[in-house]
Amino acid sequence: MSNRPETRPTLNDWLAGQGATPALAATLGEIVSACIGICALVQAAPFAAKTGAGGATNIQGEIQQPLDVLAHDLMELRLGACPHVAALVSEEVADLMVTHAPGANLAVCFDPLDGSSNIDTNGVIGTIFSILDLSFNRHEPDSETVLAASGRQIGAGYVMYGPVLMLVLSVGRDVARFAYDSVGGRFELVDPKLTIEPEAAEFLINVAHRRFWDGATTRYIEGCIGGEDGPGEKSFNMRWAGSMVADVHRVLLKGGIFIYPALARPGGENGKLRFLYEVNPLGWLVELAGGLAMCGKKRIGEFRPASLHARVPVAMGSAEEVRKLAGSGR
Ligand code: P6P
Repeated sequence: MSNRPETRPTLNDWLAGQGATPALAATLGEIVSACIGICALVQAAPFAAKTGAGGATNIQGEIQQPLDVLAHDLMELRLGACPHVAALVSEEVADLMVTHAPGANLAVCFDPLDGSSNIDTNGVIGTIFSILDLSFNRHEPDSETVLAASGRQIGAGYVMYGPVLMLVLSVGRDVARFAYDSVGGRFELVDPKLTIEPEAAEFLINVAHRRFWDGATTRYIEGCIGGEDGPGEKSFNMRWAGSMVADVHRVLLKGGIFIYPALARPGGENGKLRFLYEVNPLGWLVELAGGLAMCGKKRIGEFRPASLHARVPVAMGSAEEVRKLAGSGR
């Protein structure tokens, strides 16, 4: 028996097998390089002067952590110099960033550090990215160009800064999972095709907001909590990490339903999560893995955001559970 560790495919091996164009593969390479740098910053943070909130607020009105800014800077540095990227949308920047790269046809929308409220407690955080095809556009891209391209997603994924540095992505076919081999200094394939069980017995929602939920969400969750004798007819488990990357990753691997509904409180009418760089990329992965992703009453592929940082109510995960939630509205 050979004691040679099996050689696992690298990201570039996998991209070639998935038919990714050189431009898409190169752009993903820049994103992954930036994320390896972000991981180093996250791990160095406890030794830095301050890891807590920096006091400033971003355009979302959320407290900006120093790591949020540094993570954004790394992504902008790598992608702003990539010859294939024409425009960037970042959670941390109000306006579209145009690179003026001649002949570039891609836009990258990203949340540089999702779940950053978990930084101080060493919780799982991550970088989410979405790559849009702008080749239909013949002029310098503006916000309207990117909004019109939100349905032309050709690549998406996330990097999790957790016990394992993990990359999950798709370029439109399989949803694959890579783990970072620190000895080899590269991501290696550990799961070539993630699929979501159609049925599940786990819901992921922030129950502290219950008093703000609509009727359909309330009826559905009450059904889940009712157990075998309740309308859900099975015993459910609940999880809520406060980090969309961690929660949706769990749904991709174990099934379940992730819900961030509209909340009946000022500013909550469209929920909290942003379409272009949270819901669109993660919902696309969920559907490519055989699940279902809804934005209000629309499937994710039919939804068109009205602005770069538009928020949208979302339910995504095991198809049977998402359909049951949608049916609870009757
Ligand atoms: P709440 C993190 O701030 C985030 O944008 C998502 O990663 C996460 O799912 C959600 O907000 C958590 O929101 O209201 O439970 O704190």
